[in-house]
Amino acid sequence: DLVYDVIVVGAGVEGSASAENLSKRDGIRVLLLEQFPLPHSRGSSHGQTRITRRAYTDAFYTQMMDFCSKYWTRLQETSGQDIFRQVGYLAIGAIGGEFLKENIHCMTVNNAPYTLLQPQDFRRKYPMLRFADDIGGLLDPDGGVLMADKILLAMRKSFLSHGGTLRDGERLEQIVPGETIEVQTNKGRHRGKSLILCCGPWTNQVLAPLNLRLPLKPQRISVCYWRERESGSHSPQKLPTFLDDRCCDGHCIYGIPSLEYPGHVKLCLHYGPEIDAELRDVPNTDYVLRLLKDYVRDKFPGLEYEPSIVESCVYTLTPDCHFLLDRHPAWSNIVIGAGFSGHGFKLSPAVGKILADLALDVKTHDFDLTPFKLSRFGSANKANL
Ligand code: PYC
Repeated sequence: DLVYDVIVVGAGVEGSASAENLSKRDGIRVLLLEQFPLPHSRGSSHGQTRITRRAYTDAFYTQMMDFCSKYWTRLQETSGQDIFRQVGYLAIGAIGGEFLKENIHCMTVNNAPYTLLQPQDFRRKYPMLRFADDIGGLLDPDGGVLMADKILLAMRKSFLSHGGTLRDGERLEQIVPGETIEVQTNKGRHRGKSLILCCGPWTNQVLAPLNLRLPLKPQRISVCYWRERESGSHSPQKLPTFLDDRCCDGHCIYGIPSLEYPGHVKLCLHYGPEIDAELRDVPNTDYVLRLLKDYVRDKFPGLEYEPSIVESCVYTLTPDCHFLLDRHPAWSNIVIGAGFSGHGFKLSPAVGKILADLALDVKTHDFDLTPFKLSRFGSANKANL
């Protein structure tokens, strides 16, 4: 009877990156399970684009991006797919304010190149924007856009070519922990020496029978596309990807120039109503759309006031918005990757490596895992352990 070295549950980008990383290691047998037939749009990894950037407000993410950028370049070469557009990334904020100061710090301590744009430079460089007089930006030239759909396909192809087994449309029903873990699905029973759970907004449902509840909040994100009034005015040659910090009722706005749907800028609120993963599209998003429309009217007057396309995605937030990458406290061969809090896609190669190392009980990476530990949430979240 086949015993996999590792079973990965969840074929979103974090589970796929973990499975692919494992499949490249000599002699490691990996099974990747996905509850929905692939591809699907029920989780957090669908759609064509994601932001990538080294500019962060926490230096450990900037450091992790060194590893990730190399991975993205390699995947681009090996897949032959156009998966990364280096259009730059712009952190927008008040000159002298915390957000830009923290971004400058992260770039400086990691020796990453950047340009600080004073308000007058900012206005000259981005004439399509209307910001207050004290607003400037930090331009990260290595940032840009990751082509998410293409990346998932390329990762999956690489995983399969390295001998991995993928079973989609197969829903988890039961996990029986032990030295060998049994995983019961709606289609059969699998056995593995260790298990990686990357279940996104379904994480607490999966963990409940394992007596663990994490402080995760799934949110519905409205992914909005706004038509340019003048064609080409927000092209990737003129506008980088961007993040405007806590500018909108305390929430961030982020965006991607017009390349996904030609003539449309992707511009979204980094916040949405709390949801149950099974009922994603039920909660009302009027509040989000009202904030976004007013923001577009005031700051992006070259875009139409009403979004022409609105899609949905899911974030799963932790209280501090840092990822959770750790072992189950009672069963060390059950590894959890969760709470990517809306900024995990670009970092998935590092996440995959970390989770793979935890599952195999080896340490081949240089990442400091302290910020990602379960223990930071205290013991209140451990039920009956
Ligand atoms: O991935 O950095 C990110 C991001 C910011 C807002 C949405 N995604």
